[in-house]
Amino acid sequence: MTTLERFILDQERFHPDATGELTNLLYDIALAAKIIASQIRRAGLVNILGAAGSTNVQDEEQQKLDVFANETMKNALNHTGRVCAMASEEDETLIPIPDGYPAGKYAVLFDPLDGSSNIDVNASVGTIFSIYLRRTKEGPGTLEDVLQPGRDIIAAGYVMYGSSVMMVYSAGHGVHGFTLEPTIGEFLLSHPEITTPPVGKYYSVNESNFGRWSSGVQRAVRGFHGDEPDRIAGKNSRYVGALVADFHRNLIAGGVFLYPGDLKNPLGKLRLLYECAPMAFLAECAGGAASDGRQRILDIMPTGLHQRTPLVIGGKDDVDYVNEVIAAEDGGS
Ligand code: AHM
Ligand code: MG
Repeated sequence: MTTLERFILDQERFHPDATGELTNLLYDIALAAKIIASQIRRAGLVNILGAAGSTNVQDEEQQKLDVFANETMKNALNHTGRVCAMASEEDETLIPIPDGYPAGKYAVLFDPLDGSSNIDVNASVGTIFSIYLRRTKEGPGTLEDVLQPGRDIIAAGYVMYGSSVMMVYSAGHGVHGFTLEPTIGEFLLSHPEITTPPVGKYYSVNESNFGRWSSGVQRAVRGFHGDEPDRIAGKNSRYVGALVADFHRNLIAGGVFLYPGDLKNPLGKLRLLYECAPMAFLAECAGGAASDGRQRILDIMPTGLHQRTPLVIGGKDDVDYVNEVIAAEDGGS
């Protein structure tokens, strides 16, 4: 039986100069995840469901659990001396370390509760996080510390609050999954060394947007329907509407997830920093790939905290197929 703490400590062997700070930081996040998980479990019981009455920076109604998850993540990280600044999908601006606490060497970015429209129907939601080394040398963290390309991620992961609670993370050496054993409150290693098949059996996309997609995206998805058997075998469709759950299924079982741009939202819906880059890091660490249809997600240099990007993520050959069809149909621009 390997606990998350023991596993992360063991992973330090890959970093001979490790100080243990990253280990502790990941453990801080796991603690926040356990607190969020326990609140989600009690959601219907303590009447916490429903809107909090405020809207976030993207003008979306915040749910009470969104607010709770956001505060929990911040409180787990802001006083430890390991973090210089944070950024969250639910906060418009950079989140500084409160006065009186030391600034550490890592910047942490998170989507505290992704897929929150699933809360009211008791379906899966998740927390997504990524960790970067700070760029600035000392003092309070700045925007420069959080606006880094995904290829510079030190560690990233997600927690899925589903039929069980799982934490999946990578610090660059394999992707590993842990399942929360609720009676002892520990994450136990359940999915070591996750690799994702190059060609998956599932595709996940919100097909209600089909008519607004470019012809390249439409053609790629028709390929998944089985319309181009000489080029690609047809796939089965699964769409939860919560990135963590859709990504998790495809990661384990094999598949590709798309949230393309469309006529209404040319950059799609998902955020580069809080959703796409961390998942792209995990996909690549598991042998998969992630693009915006043209370029590698991890190479995109962010310019704003809340910028969006189209996303194609999953098995390497499946992502390559979508990129090729888009390049052939839609051109390079
Ligand atoms: P959120 O961060 O506001 O919860 O939105 C992100 C979610 C993703 O989890 C999911 O993949 C996507 O929105 C689903 O969007 P849609 O309902 O347009 O298919
Ligand atoms: Mg989100």
